[in-house]
Amino acid sequence: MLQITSLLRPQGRSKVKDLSGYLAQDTILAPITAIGGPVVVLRMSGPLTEKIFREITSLTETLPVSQQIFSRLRLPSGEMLDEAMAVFFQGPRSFTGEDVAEFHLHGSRFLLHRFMEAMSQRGIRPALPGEFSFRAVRNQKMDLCQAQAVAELIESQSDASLQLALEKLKGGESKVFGDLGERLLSLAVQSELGLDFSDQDVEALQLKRLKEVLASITIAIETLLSTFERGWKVMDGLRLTIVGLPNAGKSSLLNALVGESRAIVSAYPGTTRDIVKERLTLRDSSGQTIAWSLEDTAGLRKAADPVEEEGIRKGLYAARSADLVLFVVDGTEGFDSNAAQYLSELRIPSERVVAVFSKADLGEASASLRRSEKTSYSFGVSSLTGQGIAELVDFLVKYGVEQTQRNPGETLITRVDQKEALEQSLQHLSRAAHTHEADLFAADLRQAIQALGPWMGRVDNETILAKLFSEFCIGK
Ligand SMILES: Nc1nc2c(ncn2[C@@H]2O[C@H](COP(=O)(O)OP(=O)(O)OP(=O)(O)O)[C@@H](O)[C@H]2O)c(=O)[nH]1
Ligand SMILES: [Mg+2]
Repeated sequence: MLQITSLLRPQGRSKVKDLSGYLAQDTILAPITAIGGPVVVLRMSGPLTEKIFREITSLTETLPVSQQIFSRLRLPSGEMLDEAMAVFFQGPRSFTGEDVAEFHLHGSRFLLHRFMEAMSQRGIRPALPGEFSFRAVRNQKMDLCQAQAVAELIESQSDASLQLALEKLKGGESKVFGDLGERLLSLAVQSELGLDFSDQDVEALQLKRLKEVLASITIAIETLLSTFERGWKVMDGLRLTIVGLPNAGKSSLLNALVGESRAIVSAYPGTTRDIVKERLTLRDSSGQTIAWSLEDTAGLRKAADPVEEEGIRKGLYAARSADLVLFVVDGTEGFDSNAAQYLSELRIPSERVVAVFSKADLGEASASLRRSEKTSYSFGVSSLTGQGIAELVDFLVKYGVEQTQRNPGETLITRVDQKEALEQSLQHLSRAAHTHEADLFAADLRQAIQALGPWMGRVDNETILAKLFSEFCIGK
């Protein structure tokens, strides 16, 4: 007996260890919308799809292709399951390139389970994470860059990430990788043509010329690799860590920025112990948006116990690696020597630290109290009344936009898998640049091409492709 949980796996990320399922050519099924709403859409893809679609909809005559029909859906046992919309797409004119069906069932978890269970008895298995997209790429309905762009489009949190994903979907990134692939391939062919040198001098001369071309391709790959930091920030958001002395108003500030009570606030110093994280999209007064990942931390002081000590240690560590630090100072007390001491111990460059003087509703801090030599920017805010928060948000959006600036049409790589592949290919190219033998040079080039192969439109190595898709969500 199949358990509900095994059929309706959560739609979040889940890493699949055994990739053999991706290599099968069977029929697969999964919800492609979130479970819990009034309607849930299930997608089926593979060789059994047409037969099952006819059975479920009781259609015996011509099948309407790519057209929604309203039908009584019956299980193979004849039992009526639902009245719902259904659509059949005939391969290759479908998302995966195979025969595909979609069923818009009423969103009952039990109904969904009954359907999946009945299909499983007919030999149709639940799809693996990213398996529909994997099949679309395997059948060359889209390339890997575009499939990954769809995933990023869904995860977009700001206008910048949306635009970047849309450009990738249109083929911008595919072209960048495709051009690199062509240049590498043409160099590999040239080096292989000359492998059979009888004259050592000619070989050396030829290698020297090929290495000049290699150097220019290496620069192009390094340039693309250098976009990762910005690309990651665009997609994942910049990291903002809030630090300061106990009771300074850090958690209140996080809550004011998020717009809801996320972190516990109290008059007792030492309230926050562990890091409280929250992702949000900030919009400035001109309408620009930027994604930030916020972290509220434990107040800095000589810890009362090991748990608090660990919390403070984690907070300091987070601050040192953050894109920006908000150093919150209680505006009624000012920036005293204790705060100055902690700030200098952080050893963060001043251009990455913003002093935030809190509790502005209790009276404007005097100039001497606001003194903060170690920070480049300072704001006075009240989390209670909202005073100064809009100005701080405007600043955070401007700062984020500057950090993620992109030339029109410029491709930024956003994924760790792409970054690792580019680094690997650079390693092979560096070996090629140091070799004195033409055959080794050609072999290194081949390896460099292989590392980037999946993004250059090569679908011959299905195991490597499956690995990339196994980190997608179920239903994609
Ligand atoms: N009047 C006023 N009180 C504030 C403001 N912000 C925070 N407080 C008060 O200051 C106290 C401490 O606030 P928290 O936000 O918990 O301070 P914290 O820096 O997170 O404190 P720890 O987690 O203990 O380090 C609470 O009593 C808050 O109500 C503000 O803008 N105005
Ligand atoms: Mg707190």
